[in-house]
Amino acid sequence: MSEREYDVVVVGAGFAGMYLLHRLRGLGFKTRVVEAGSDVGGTWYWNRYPGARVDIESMQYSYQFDEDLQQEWQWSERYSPQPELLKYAGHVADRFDLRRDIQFDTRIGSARYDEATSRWTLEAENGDRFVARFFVMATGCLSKPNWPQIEGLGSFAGPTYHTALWPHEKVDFTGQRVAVIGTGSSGIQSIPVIAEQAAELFVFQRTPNYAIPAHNQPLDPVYEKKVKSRYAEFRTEAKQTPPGIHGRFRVGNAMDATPKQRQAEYERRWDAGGLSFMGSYGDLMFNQDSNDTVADFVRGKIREIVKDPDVAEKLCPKNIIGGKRLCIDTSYYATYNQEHVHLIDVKERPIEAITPTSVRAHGRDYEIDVLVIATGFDAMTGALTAVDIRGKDDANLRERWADGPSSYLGLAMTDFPNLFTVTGPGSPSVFTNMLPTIEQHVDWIVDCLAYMKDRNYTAIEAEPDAEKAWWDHHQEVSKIGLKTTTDSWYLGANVEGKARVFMPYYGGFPTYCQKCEEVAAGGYEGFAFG
Ligand code: N01
Repeated sequence: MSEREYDVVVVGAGFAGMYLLHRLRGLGFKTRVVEAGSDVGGTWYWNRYPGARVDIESMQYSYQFDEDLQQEWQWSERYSPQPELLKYAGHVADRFDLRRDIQFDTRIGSARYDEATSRWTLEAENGDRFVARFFVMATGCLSKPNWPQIEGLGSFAGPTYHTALWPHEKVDFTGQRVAVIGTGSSGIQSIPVIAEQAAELFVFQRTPNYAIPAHNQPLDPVYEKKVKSRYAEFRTEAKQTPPGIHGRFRVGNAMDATPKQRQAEYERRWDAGGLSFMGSYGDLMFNQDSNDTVADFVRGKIREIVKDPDVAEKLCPKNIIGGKRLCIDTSYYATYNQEHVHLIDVKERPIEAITPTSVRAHGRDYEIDVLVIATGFDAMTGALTAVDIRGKDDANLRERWADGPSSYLGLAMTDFPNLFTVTGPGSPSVFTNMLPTIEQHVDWIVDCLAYMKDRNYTAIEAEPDAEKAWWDHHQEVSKIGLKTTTDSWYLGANVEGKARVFMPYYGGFPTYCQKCEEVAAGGYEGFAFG
């Protein structure tokens, strides 16, 4: 047990916490990063399941704050696999000598603000205490695992693995009977790889998902050279697109094209692979008829790939495409053509129970040796409310957000002075390329702290009117288009009992950045300093 005092304490040593530490150090802030895991990497430290890889192209899913770093680092594949991303995080930690200011294996349980001293005291589960003027939650949007509420889940006698808490040692499925529960991105990435080893694979699907081929391949050295020859411009161009991703986004309407033109465009995008598939036309997420055309196209592909028509039908999503996060796959649908892979639809009749030896569904016991839980995360707010955060007058963040979160720009909350969140609810976060978004947030926070330092301010707090205005705007924007018509983790709909409030900002990265810049240029408009 120890108690130490810092200028800034950062919770989380993923990409956000690492960059925060680097920047804060540069400005002379005495900083401590506290991390629950045993090393850096965040998402890529925990999500080690087979097949895990990023769905943004490697040349874009990387830091850009240091030109030498981005020039020297070489990715091996179009979409980096998890081990390479973890290696990259480790490389950055070594290169900037970050680990000496990170305390690993320490999970923060509570944080209390003392108005008299304008300081936070954070207490870890092991009893260690950290006192600091400023406190930043850099805990990620998808980091608190969501466990399904299924009777008997804890009674299974064999190994149970959650995709978001995967063991560090290799898991060998050879000759095993395996059940996977959940068919989101984690399930869709891991199922084909598990199927390669398993003797029998039972996939329990509640809602089918749309998956677009990744067409992953070794990184083309010509492309790499081209990007690196103008990396800064390439990054600037990316930031001007709504998701902050360099890609081919069209502005035309799908319904203005002929069926033949649409088919050709969707085929071209399908062959190219990746998330830019939904950039085929500008109105796909705003017009139901347009969305139907692209959803029908993907359903057609599923029927083409999957040989058994009944299985194909079960795999065809009925909801709009893009309502949930689009999945990027490698051989996902084709996996169901293998005789030892079985799809069990548990939409109408949910899984009844887990027993010591089986998953029970539709009155039958599916006997298994290994259980894989791929049921995702308590997204956006889960990692924030997991810590008992008490602000001014003992304001309790968990209670404050019981009916849904609210924030000013996804960066700060009224009554929680000197607390910042990186990619919090109300910021574009998961609708963008997370790494540049993290860098934008970190730069904004650090610039703000430098501004305060110059003026000897000791406290900053979001003003209630500014928070309300931003949150109202954010909610208004989320209603434009089709996104909110689907139950998704964006809305908190995947966690039983969680308030349904749309959390990521849907107004686009450029609009958001402009607002942040205006706020800063206006002397941090909407914030009160003490
Ligand atoms: O989680 P999910 P995920 N019985 O919430 C099902 C990012 N990510 O870990 O849809 C049966 O998407 C649930 O069913 P339903 C990415 O942003 C990125 O897969 O609620 N099933 C759903 O099918 C992604 O969106 C990558 O009806 C149950 C699944 O579990 C986000 O993380 C890779 C159930 C959960 O899907 C989350 O993805 C991985 C139950 N009781 C993740 N409860 C990349 O590619 C839940 N489900 C970079």
